[in-house]
Amino acid sequence: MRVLVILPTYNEAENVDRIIERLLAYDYLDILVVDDNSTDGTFEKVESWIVKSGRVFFIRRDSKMGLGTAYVNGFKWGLDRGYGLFFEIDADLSHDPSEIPNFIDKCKEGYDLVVGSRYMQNTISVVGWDFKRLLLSKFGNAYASALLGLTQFTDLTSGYRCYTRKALKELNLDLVKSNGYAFQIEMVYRIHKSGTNIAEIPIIFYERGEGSSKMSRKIVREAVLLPFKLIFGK
Ligand SMILES: Nc1nc2c(ncn2[C@@H]2O[C@H](COP(=O)(O)OP(=O)(O)O)[C@@H](O)[C@H]2O)c(=O)[nH]1
Ligand SMILES: [Mg+2]
Repeated sequence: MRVLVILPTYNEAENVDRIIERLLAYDYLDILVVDDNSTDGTFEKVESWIVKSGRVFFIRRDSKMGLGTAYVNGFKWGLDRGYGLFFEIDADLSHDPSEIPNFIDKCKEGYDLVVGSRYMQNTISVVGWDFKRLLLSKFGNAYASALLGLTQFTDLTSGYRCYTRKALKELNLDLVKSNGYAFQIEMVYRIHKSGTNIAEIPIIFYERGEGSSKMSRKIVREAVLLPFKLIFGK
């Protein structure tokens, strides 16, 4: 089965070489970088991988348009080209590529969305967050899962995931409108509603060492409003 890793980038020049190199160590996958016209030379670094590997592809957008639309564009690109598995992985080295085979094994057990969770079995597998950041993530998860009836899941906002072609095909990707953490929640909600089997596997999340987070008040606000939009069908 052909595997596509979608790597969204916005100003990740300090991380992009390392993540691409580590991903290419898996000879069965291709990489699609979705770059939003980074201003720090990210794309120039990606270009050299495109030339030398033959397994790195790209979508370049004019301006920062958000993580959600970056993934939706990437999913459509990969569906058109016949890929069977689609990974979401952050470009800032927060997600350890050595977990990739565990996701694929879980898909082979019959799950069509596998989410890497930081919070399984009442543990917290996060390295490098302060208490405030952790509280925001835990509270956000508890809030969204309670309102949306998804309390069987421990980590709705995780951005380390694997979707099968079937899971994405059964969705209307054009309906997915949210962009930050809300995007991750919305995808679980819609996929669960479409009757697809979802599993979580434990991962460790490492806060980025280089570059800066793109999280903003706007992204948090969007996630707070999302459950109501989904419930009332707006
Ligand atoms: N293409 C694109 N990538 C983005 C955008 N916002 C964030 N990213 C990427 O998404 C990943 C996660 O973003 P990050 O800022 O680390 O979020 P955090 O881990 O929640 O702090 C990183 O690879 C970012 O470069 C965006 O608007 N467009
Ligand atoms: Mg990050």
